Amino acid sequence: MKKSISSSFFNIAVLLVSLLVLAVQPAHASHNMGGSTSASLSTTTVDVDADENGSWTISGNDGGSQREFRWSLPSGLNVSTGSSSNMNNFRVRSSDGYLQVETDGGGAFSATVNVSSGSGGSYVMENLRAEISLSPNDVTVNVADSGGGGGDTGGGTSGSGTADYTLYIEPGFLTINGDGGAVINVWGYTDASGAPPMVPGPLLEVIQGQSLTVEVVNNHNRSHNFVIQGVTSDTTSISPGSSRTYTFTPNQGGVFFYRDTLNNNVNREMGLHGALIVRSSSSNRVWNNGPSYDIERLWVMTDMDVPRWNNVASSGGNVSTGTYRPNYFMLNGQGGFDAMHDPNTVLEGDVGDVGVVRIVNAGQFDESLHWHGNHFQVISRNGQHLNDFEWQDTINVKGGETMMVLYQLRDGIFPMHVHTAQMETANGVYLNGTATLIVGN
Ligand SMILES: [Cu+2]
Repeated sequence: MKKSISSSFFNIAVLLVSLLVLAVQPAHASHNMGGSTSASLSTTTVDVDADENGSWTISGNDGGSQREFRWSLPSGLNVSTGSSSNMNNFRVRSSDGYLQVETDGGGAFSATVNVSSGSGGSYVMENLRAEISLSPNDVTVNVADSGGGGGDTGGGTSGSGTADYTLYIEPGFLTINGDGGAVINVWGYTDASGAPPMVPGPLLEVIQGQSLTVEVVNNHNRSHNFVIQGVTSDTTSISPGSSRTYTFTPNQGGVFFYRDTLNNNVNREMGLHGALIVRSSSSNRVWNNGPSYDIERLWVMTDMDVPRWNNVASSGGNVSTGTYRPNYFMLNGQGGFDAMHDPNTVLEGDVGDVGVVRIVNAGQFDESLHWHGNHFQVISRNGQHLNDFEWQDTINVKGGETMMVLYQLRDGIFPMHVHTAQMETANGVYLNGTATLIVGN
C-alpha cells in the first residue's frame, strides 16, 4: 500500500516534469499574433536636469506585420536608441531628421529612447508617422537648467557617492518570454541612472548589526517612496527629479521586503519592489547562531494586472484599484519557462545539501508554494524567527509577506509550483507563471 502510494507520487512527479519539458520546447515556435494592434508611449513628458540622461519607451503589438513609427529630432536634444525587442529597424536618422522605429512583425515589441541635453528648455519629439494606433503621440522633454554652473545639477544629495547602494527609479519594460509572454510596462528600482528598470529591484545585502545607507533617486515623472517592511519607517514621498537617503542598522537576520508604499499598491504592483538580505556575521548561517546551510536562493514573487493596472498607470491614467485581476505571475521577474532554467532561481545542488530559500511575495495575492521531492522546514515568517520549525510540503505566503525555509536536496529533478492554477500561468498559458525546479545531483 505504502509502495503504491509513493510510486504514484513518483509517476505524478515524472509526468509533471515531462509536462514542464514539453511546455518549454515550443516557446519560440509561435508568437501570439492575436493581440490588438496598438502601441503606447511610457510617458508624455520626460523631466531631466541638464547633462543628465532620461528615457521614454514605445511598446505595443504589431499584430504580426512590420509597422513603422517616426518622431522628430528637435535641435538641441541628443537622442539615442536604448534597449529594444522585436525591432527590424531602430535608429536615429539624423540626416532625415527623424527617429525611426520599425517592428519586425513579431507581435509584442518595445524600444527605449534615450534623451539628454546640455542646455535647459522644453523639447517636443513630435510623432510624424504611426502605422497603428498610438497613444499618446508626442513626448516633451523638459530639461532643467543647471543654474549657470553648467556642470553638476541641483537635487540635494543626488550622486553624492557616499551611499552603500544607490537605487534609481525608472520607467520601462519587463519582458516575459514564451507563449503567453509579453512586453509589460513597468516602473522599477534599478542600479544605474537611465538603466532599464529591474523587477525585482537590485538585491540589497548587509551584515546583522551593521549600518547600511541607501540613496534612492527618482528619475520618474511621479512621486515615489522607499520603505523596507519591518526595518525602515520613513514613508516620505520622493518628488520627480529628487532623491532621499536612508540609513538604518538591522539587528535581526533574515529577508525583508522593500517597496514603494504610495498610490494604493499601484506603484508596488508596477514593479517597485525588491529584497534586503540581512546576513549572519558567520558565513552560511541563516542568522547569528541560527541553522547552517550549503546553498541559498532568493525567490521574489509578484503578480500584475497588465490590462487594468500596468497599461493604465504607464500611460498616465488613474488606475481603478477596486478591480484587480492579475494575468501575470512571476518568480524573480520571470515566467516559469525561464525560471525553470535560471541558475539563480532553480534550487540545485548536491544530494544532501541543505538549501535556504528566502521568499518574498511582493504581489498582492497569496501564493501557495508546493514543493515536490521532500518536505522542508519553515524557519522564519515576516522577519520573525520561529521557535519551532514547521515541517511542510506546501506553504501559503501571503501577499506582502516573507518566509525562509530549509530544504534538503534529494536525488532527482522535481517541480516547485503554485497550487493555484491561475498563478501557474502567463496570460492564461500554463506553466509560464510561478514555477521553478528543485534539482539534486
Ligand atoms: Cu505538484
